[in-house]
Amino acid sequence: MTTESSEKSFYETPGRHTGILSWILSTDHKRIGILYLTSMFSFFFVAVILGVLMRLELIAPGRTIMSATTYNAAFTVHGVIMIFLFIIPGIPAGLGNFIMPLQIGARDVAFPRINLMSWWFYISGAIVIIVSLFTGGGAPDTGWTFYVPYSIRTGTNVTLAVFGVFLLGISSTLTGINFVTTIHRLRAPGMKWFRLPLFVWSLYATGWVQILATPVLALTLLLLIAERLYGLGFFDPSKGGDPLMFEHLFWIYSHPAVYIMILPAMGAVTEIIPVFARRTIFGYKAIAFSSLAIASAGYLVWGHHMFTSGMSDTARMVFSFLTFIVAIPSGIKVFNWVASLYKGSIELVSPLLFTISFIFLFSIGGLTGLINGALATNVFVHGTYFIVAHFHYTMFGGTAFAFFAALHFWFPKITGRMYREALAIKAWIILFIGFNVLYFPMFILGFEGMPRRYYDYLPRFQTEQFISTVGSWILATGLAIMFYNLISSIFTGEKAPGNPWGGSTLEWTTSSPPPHENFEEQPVVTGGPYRFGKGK
Ligand code: HEM
Ligand SMILES: [Cu+2]
Repeated sequence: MTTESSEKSFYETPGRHTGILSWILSTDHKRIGILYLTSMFSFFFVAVILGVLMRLELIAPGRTIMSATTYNAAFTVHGVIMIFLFIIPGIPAGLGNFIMPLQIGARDVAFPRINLMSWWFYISGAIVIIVSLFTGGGAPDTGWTFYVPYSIRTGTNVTLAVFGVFLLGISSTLTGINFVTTIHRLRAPGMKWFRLPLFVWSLYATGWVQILATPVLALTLLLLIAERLYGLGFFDPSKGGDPLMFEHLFWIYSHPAVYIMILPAMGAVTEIIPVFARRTIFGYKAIAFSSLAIASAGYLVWGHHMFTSGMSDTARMVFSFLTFIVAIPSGIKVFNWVASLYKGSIELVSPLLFTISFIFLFSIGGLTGLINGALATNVFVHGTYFIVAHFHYTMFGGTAFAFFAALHFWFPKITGRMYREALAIKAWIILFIGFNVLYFPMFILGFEGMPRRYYDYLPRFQTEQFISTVGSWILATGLAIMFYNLISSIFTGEKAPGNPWGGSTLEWTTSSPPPHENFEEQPVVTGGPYRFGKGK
């Protein structure tokens, strides 16, 4: 197979439309992937600014820069954007769209038009949420979980915001259906199931969660809208409804949703490790099956978000026990990554540095998850800053760091250019330091009893709050340098060869950027995905 193509790249291949229309009406999975990436990172930028503003408010006790009401809206909008517009669609809809069909040797996804429709649902949902901030009673102040009964009674524009999230749910479900079908039907000749790259396995497991769990959220949100508009009384206790039902329905989706966030991240780092350790991945099947195990066991643990809400002791013990069980497949993955690095000839470049920091930060997030999962300690840390620290370590230190790793890794493939490695490493160092200075103090704050979602605090929390705010400035600097490097390299970076890292999966056998239908000739697969060194 050739690594350079004589065909024009997909950027230069004219479709039916030109200009902006050639993007927003394109059915090419690569263009759609880029649409997602640009829209997602624009929303991410807004949410980071909100986060930094919240941290500024928290630099000292008492009112600093915003009122309590504004703070409530800020953490709600920050949470909604980060969860529904950034981290859930994140790796699958952005990088998965671009890379997965290439990795299985397909020309596109199974349903290219539905793929475009998913993006349209995504962007419409986002627009509806933005409109909700400035209309009706203004930005919602319920937190991203929209807990009843407050979300039924508040005068803020919860109805429209929730409708926006409903549209995002449809988008996510459609992407799941598309990916699962694509992986079943469009694999290149010879691409047997156990020759699939592990990133594809992770998207496959994620696809099933998107298909089976997201409709539950969609229905729950419709019930909430119906209750707000027509006072139907599903959830409002004053009308005979039950607020606990909302919590159950919400978490039956939202716990599996954390696996929509983390599985693709785990899949992405599993691609990066063998390439820069120059070794076959250790425990291929264990990693593939642990993705499926996480995806299915993830449905059984939602109650761990509700230990203090009201449940029988038996139910609480069962949920706690099952939560510990889900930790096992994640542990298997961490073990396999470390075993793959062991005795490899490691090349410490930016994608691998982001990957190693992902393993470290995700492990802290995962292990503190066990403190939340154990009944006795949960009651102590519930609703405190310990939780804020825990989920930022898993979602940001975990998923977002893996996302950044993968963004650097596949940057040459997507843009056809190289970024500046030295600058990437500088950005990584600053990000890593900033991240820990920002979030580690929150574990201590939580143990000391600082509750979450408050714009004010007692003077005794001042030191840790101050350190955390300084951390947010360091982190923001790291992000700025990283994005400056990547964005400017799109225009000025050196031209990238087809296979700059010496990777052995199919996306590296075509040119960078790939031609319109990915491969000049249909690739035929004869072996496993990671052929390096002795095991070749
Ligand atoms: C510059 C980066 C960030 C900063 C400075 C930041 C800061 C904050 C702060 C101060 C809060 C409010 C805590 C409270 O009052 O309870 C918060 C909440 C939250 N953050 Fe972040 N954050 C950042 C990045 C992220 C990322 C990358 C994600 C997810 C991928 C995320 C997800 C959330 C969520 C889900 C909440 C909870 C909102 C709620 O409770 O309703 N954050 N963040
Ligand atoms: Cu959970």
